[in-house]
Amino acid sequence: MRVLLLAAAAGAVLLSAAPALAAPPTEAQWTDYLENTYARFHSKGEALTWDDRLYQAASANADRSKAMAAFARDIGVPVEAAEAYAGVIMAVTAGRDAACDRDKGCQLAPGAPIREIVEEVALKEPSGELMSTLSLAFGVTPTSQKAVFVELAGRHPHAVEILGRYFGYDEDPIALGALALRAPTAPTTADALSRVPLEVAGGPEHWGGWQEAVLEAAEARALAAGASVEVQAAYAQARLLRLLALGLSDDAVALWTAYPEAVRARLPLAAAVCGKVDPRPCEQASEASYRLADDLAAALWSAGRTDEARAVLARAKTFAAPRTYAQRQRLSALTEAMTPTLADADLFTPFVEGRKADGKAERHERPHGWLFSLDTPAVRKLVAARLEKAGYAGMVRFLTRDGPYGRWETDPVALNVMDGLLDADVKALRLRWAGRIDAAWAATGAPESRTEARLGAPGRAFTWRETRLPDGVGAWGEKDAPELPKDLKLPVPLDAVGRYERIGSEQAVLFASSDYDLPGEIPAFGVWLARTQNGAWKPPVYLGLQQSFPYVLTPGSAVPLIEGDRVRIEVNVREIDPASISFPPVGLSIKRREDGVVLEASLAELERDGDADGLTDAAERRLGLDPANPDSDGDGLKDGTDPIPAVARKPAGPGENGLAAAVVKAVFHHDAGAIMVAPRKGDDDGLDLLAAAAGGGPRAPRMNTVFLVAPDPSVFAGLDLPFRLMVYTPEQAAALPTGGAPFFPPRVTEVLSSLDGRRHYVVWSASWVGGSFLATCPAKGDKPCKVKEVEGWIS
Ligand SMILES: [Ca+2]
Ligand SMILES: [Ca+2]
Ligand SMILES: [Ca+2]
Repeated sequence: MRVLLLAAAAGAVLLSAAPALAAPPTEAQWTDYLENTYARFHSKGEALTWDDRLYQAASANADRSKAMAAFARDIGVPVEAAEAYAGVIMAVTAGRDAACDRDKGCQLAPGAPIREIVEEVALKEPSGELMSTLSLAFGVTPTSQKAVFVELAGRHPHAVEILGRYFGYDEDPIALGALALRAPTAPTTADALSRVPLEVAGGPEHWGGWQEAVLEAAEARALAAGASVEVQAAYAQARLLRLLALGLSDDAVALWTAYPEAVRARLPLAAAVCGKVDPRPCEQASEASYRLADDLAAALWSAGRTDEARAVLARAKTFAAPRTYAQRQRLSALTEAMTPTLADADLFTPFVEGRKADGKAERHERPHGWLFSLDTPAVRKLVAARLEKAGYAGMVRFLTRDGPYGRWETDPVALNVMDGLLDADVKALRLRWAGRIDAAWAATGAPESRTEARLGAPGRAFTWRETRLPDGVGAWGEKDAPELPKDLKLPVPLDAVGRYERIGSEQAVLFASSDYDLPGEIPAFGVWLARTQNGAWKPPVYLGLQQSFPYVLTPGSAVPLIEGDRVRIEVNVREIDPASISFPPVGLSIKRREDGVVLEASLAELERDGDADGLTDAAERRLGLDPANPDSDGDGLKDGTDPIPAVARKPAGPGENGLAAAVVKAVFHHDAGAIMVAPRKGDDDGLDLLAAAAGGGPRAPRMNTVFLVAPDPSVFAGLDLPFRLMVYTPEQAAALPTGGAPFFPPRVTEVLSSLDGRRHYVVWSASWVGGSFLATCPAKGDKPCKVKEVEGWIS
């Protein structure tokens, strides 16, 4: 009772200090609160927060002042104080879903309106109940919000209790870390730290050294405070797991070595069988322990400490909890990497197909082998070494290409906010760890961070001079299409025509084609020119322009299209902001808008085929071929007629043709629409494949070019194709001049092959359609492979 009275007195003092905050809630505040409070969803058995108590009081008393009096009695404070506390709860409820500002880090950021009343009222509420209540409203997102709350709560005398309850709702490294720094020897905190999923994928708050610093500092404080060996072991497990997850195997091994024998003997922490009631913490603990067992064993093995590696795995074998399917897969791969028992040629089956070498299928959702369960960096590295020695280039690429973990650019605000939580010594530790992580990351050769690589360079395949219409000549209206002559015979479909013009007895047409420019969801068709000479149509030429990037053709013009050697194209500039392109498109914004622009070039330059190989210089630049070399890949076939002009033709290796044909079939026969517009029936040659591959848009005869990006283009070198296949490595594709227009050629992302080249697992993607398949190819000849689809997806 005395405590309550003291609390009440403190509340009264506080209120006199901030009288403006003590006004009774308005009717509007009550209404909003009653509609939106989480207390409406309170379930029986859960402890009552002040939010719940306020809601109960309001439900039992229709009269607002009676409700407030009941709330005040319930929490044991004077009505004035209760009104202030209710005001905070209501303000937080109302502001909970307010938009977060990138720079300010949401409602609790310094300067934000709610911040003031939290500081003035909630932080000064002596029992900490109000802050605990608020912790529910400021739960999980975004990280910056959470960090701000943790900082605020940390100022309260009952910080540990508040954060402890907060943590009870949100097992999060930030809240846990804050808790650990304040009460480092608490067994519950250490235990939680040893099992919570300490993610490393994501932004700087995951790999900026924050968690490493907090764990190191908390562990040191726990030791200084005489923590039990159990608590020490829990910290050790937490720290080792983090270092291993970050790919810092050497640091992990060094740390392991530094721990006393009594701690090491307890690691990994024993995994028990989980009960049926609330099994999640137990399952987390089991996952953490098996993860530590496997990755630490791999790290120790790689460091030459094979006995210790075996001992760690032997300890994990005594655990009562059974391994999950994925955990068994990982252990099988690790065991094979440590002590090979399979012949090199037999590794494809268990690693890729997901069957044991004896042919018995394992129970699984997809025919995926061990390779796809390797989610820990040290195991990945050790397994990659085994596979490399055996000659599996595709699998090694799969395991090593992207670095030891995901690394995404995200809002650095969270990191900055969290820095504010750290004492100077912990902040120094964070910087040291951040540097260590960055250096280790750089050493892997993985990209700085992963963003979806945009293919195509902003440069143009042909240089146009931008001029203005002559003075006094009006711009042509975009919709002002002149009527076409009735008996018109064009070499292109009418719906592709952008502009048609008679020049004396000759004719010329500008038309759109998807042949060199996959338009995707944006109408970025390539623009082509066809014209007659002495009345006969010449082969169309590629102009190196993409519709809307940034030029839009006008359907006519007061300026003649062709005059002597000059080509003049009137256009309107409608520059789409590439940042506004999304899938599906929801609205494009225009950066620059201008009418009456004229593009000018020399006709001879445009039609120039400097090396006389049948492709103009502009076309060759667009396709990444050599305009000064009639046979870019040096295989004896001229660029204009070579079906695969960028890959030297050579006799196929075993199974290669079958694989290449299977890829072409899977990717280009996929008629699900995808990024390409609806495929059209081939009209003259009957090749649906080509129509689909070329985007299905308007196309000219004998002009079918198909794009593909693949890790190893040489696989396609032996194919005979009735069309032109441009197959590039991702780096080559990124360098192609697209004028900045979207360019999303289908991509083969994985080719995992058996050593005899007869079995393959292929994953491909055409931006929003894709799939994977297993191909089994004949040993000899060019017979097709047997293809079994594993997955097909369309988003
Ligand atoms: Ca040429
Ligand atoms: Ca050439
Ligand atoms: Ca060639």
